[in-house]
Amino acid sequence: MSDSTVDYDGLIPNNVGLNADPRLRRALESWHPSYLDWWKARGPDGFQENLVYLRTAIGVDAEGWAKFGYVRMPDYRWGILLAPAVEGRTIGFGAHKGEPAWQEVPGEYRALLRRLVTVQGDTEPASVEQQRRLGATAPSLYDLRNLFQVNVEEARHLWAMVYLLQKYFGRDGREEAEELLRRRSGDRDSPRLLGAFNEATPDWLAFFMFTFFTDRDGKMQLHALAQSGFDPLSRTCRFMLTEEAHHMFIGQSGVGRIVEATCAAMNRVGIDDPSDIERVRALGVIDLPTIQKRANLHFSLTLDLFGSEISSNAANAFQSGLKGRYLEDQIDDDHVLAGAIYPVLRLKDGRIVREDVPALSALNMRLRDDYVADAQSGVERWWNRVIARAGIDFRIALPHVAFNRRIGEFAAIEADPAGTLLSAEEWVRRRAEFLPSAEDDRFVAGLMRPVAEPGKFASWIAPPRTGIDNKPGDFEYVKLAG
Ligand code: BYC
Repeated sequence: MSDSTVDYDGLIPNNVGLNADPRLRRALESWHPSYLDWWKARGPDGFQENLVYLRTAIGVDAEGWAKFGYVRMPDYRWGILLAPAVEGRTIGFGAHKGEPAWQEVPGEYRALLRRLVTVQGDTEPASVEQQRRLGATAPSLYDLRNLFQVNVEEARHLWAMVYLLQKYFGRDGREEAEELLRRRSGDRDSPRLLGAFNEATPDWLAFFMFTFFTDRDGKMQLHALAQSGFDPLSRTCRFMLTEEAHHMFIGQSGVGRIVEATCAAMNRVGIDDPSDIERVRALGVIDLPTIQKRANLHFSLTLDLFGSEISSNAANAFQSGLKGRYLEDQIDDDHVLAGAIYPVLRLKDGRIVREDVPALSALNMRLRDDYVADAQSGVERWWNRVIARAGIDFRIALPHVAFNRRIGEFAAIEADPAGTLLSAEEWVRRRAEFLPSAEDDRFVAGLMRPVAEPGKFASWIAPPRTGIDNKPGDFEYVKLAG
């Protein structure tokens, strides 16, 4: 079987030759019931018996891998899919640069590699848990379907990491796979591993912000892992990236459609001052300053996911050849970084200063810089362009990287979105200028009422330009009747 053909006959669709590996097949098949229990208990609340118009991966070639059709979510074919092998692939960076890529786990790096796979794996079910209750308030059937598409694919990404754990890490891998189903987003005793994955996603604005900002961290981290010298991880992440792109589309277009509805409503009644919040809210749309505050929140929470600016873990992962830089194979340098430097923002004597540090220790910072540039261009293209086109004088801006941080250089201080340091008292006094207040959240929550008629949308979000799979505007993306 070629590695681009997916075997659909068994319980677990795959292009990894599961049939030829009975031990692994048994391990995965015995994990499957616990997985389904997890999906039913902690996946989407309700809607499990409804038909949802979903795409399923049926191949891993660049084109035509997706098949659309109505599926009940528990019957979704969660498969194990790796991008095709690249013949003669070598390790592209670090101390092993130029050696053949590993097909088995390099013994000396086993613990580090297992940790990276586990952390990646932990985020996937976490996001499904965070989004669990959103179905009840979907602003349209189109959005409801998009939520479920994201959920089934994040769950497939869990499968992707569980495959690596079970195939390559023996008994500890099996234990980690169980733990991935046991930890729980927001749980006091057994939380998910990374901070942002324990935050609530209480409403649809939060969902779209999450898929814009936090899924974009997923994109950057998956790109870095796709460079891995451990070839099965690289191939797994390369395929995951094809799915991730759609999740970010949902986020960027979702917030873009909210912004569009707000601007259109303001123009309709002739409000040209975006800070006239009460009048804007009275139109049943979300005012732009509240959208800005939500962006401040989600951006800053997501920056924490890059770890500390200066990190020996990141240096080790690079030197070992396990985790590269964003688009490592397109960077024009020696890919070893001995003696190279990189500028990092640091807190020195109560001031934020730029300081050159060894590039190897600054790899988290570098990935974060690439992330900020990517997020910035998304904000301009998808949100600010809509506002400018509507002729409204407002720009959504990303806050300074020192704003609202819990990890790294700026964890101990407070700063406003422009990066001006604030005393603890001033921060408390002015917090609601920068971050959503309880009242802002209550207002958004009050708008969240389900719209279930095909082709209809809640007042606070504009319809999309085109349908999924080119379906017409009134397509029934989720059959609520059964
Ligand atoms: N919260 O050297 P440090 C996605 C820990 S999202 C809690 O500063 P390092 C997705 C860290 O674990 C992408 N703890 O950082 C998106 C370490 O603890 P240990 C997920 C944190 O290790 C949406 C200690 O602090 N993938 O796919 O270089 C929906 C010192 O760490 C946090 C990955 O992240 C935090 N925020 O980097 C669905 C890729 N940050 O080990 C899915 C794999 C740091 O000393 N993970 N710590 O006990 C990694 O590459 C790294 O683990 C991190 C941290 C980049 C996350």
